[in-house]
Amino acid sequence: MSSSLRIIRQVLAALETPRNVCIVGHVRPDGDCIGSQLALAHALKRAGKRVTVWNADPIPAKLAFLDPDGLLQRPARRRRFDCVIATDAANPERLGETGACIGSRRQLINIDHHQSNTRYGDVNWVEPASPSTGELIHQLCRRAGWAITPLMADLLFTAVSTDTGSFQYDSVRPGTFTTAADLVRGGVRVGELCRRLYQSQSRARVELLRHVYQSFKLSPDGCLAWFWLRPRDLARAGADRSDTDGLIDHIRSIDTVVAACVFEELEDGRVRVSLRSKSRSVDVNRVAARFGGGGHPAAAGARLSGPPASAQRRVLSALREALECPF
Ligand SMILES: [Mn+2]
Repeated sequence: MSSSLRIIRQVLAALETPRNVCIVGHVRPDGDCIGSQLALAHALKRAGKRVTVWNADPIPAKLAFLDPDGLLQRPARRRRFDCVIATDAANPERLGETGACIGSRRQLINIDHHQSNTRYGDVNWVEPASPSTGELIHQLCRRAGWAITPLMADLLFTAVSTDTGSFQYDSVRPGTFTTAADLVRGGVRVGELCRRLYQSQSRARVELLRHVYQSFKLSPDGCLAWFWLRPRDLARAGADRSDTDGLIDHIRSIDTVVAACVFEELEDGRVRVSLRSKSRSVDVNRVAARFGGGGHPAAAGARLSGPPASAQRRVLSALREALECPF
């Protein structure tokens, strides 16, 4: 029996008895997190469970159409659940305040694809070879014999598509297309869904892009690119944090760039850094780990304390070191 089949059976066995289930995901949820949390919620509701879906942050406005019933809620107070399932969250800290609200639960199931996952669950299905958590949820549904409704298909396609940069990353494997094919068969209208996901930017986000293009920096050799997002940059653009996802792609796409980096000044004085690599030999997950963060080899992040200038210096020099290892 393959190891992933074994773990899927464990997850399904763990889900047999619980009545009252809570599905949680990481702060500042992205398409993979939202798609995985909500698709699993629909599946479990249809399987007769009482399901709560919690995230510390609200659903990004442009993904709100994926939650017509408003299932996803901010955690209100500590509650008791028979079972908690965390999706797409590498460690308990990534759950933000939701982590503290989970209270006592008999069982914690951890379903994720981050290399850096700390295996904090009672049952851990961690598959770094999977390009998205959505692909794992799709496998779970198929293995369980749960029907995939058109809304679930949209949710899972969103997860798979957004976490692979629309099927462009090295992480894409044959099964990613098999999954996508099954979801299209299940009702996804690819053109319409992708228009909503990729062709529906708010004005504020495009104003932020103006800031990115005006202010980004490039190292003299062109290998490193970065920019800063400060609270005043967001305010000037009329944007909020949910408008910042994917801005980094615009500097990563420069032909000479090998690694790209965004520094965000947070309200608490810390600096959030997001890292992207275009080379298989530059592992930004390892760079992020040096600062207590993590993610994937090609996309990772961390939060640093200390003055912004020093955070920038430390991160850029770590990136520089990572780039100097032989290609
Ligand atoms: Mn993911």
